[in-house]
Amino acid sequence: MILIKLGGSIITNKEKPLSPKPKVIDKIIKNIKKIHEPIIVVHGGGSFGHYWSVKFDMHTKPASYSPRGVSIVKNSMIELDKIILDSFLKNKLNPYSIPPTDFMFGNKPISKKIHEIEKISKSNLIPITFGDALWYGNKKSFILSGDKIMTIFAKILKPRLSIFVLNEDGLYSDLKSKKLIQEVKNQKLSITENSMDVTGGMTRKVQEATKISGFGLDVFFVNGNKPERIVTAVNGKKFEGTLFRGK
Ligand code: IP8
Repeated sequence: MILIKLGGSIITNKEKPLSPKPKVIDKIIKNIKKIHEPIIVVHGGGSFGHYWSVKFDMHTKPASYSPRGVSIVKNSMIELDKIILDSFLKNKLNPYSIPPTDFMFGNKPISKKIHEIEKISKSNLIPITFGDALWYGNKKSFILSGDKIMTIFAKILKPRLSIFVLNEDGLYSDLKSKKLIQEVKNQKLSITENSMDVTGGMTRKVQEATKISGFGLDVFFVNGNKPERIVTAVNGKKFEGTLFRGK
């Protein structure tokens, strides 16, 4: 099984509120179609979910955030999810939308549900889920990042490969020269960045990738503007991006 995260910055224009990138989404999905094994897709919030989370000052820490904010963030994620789903359908694939409320209880994953999602992926359907605003309990809510969902799924389902599709070639050792790190092996990386993401942008991705590779599983960061690289990596030919080796 292959786990794919479509990052918010590749599927939306983060500079402009509520602006999807339909052509990029379509091209990625056309390449996903070339993968002939079960896949599960997770997508981020980009200029939909993050735009509203920032406006309503909502974060990953459970707290009593504005109910209006919770509604609006959720609504915007459904709107973005619909764009992704339509693109899958247009490309004659069978997306199966699963909001995270389906497999989360507060901030705890429901492992039985997650195992069922794997069965769905093996039945000619493509489960699609996304980062979202979630009810925590006790009048509190929180933002669950799609990157966190990747770790939750990877831990339970042990995918053959977890792929983070980015708007960059991968992880750079130096932001100025954009020198690409091709492989990360048992390394602790410290990175700095400025980000408008309430869930922590690239820092969060590196954290989650490190956790997933810590389970002994390979993780690959790839540029979604060059989606043929996703297929090449899945076929095990070469990894044009950053590979976090699990073994
Ligand atoms: O973009 C967070 O998901 P991410 C989604 O994967 C929201 O971190 C609602 C901000």
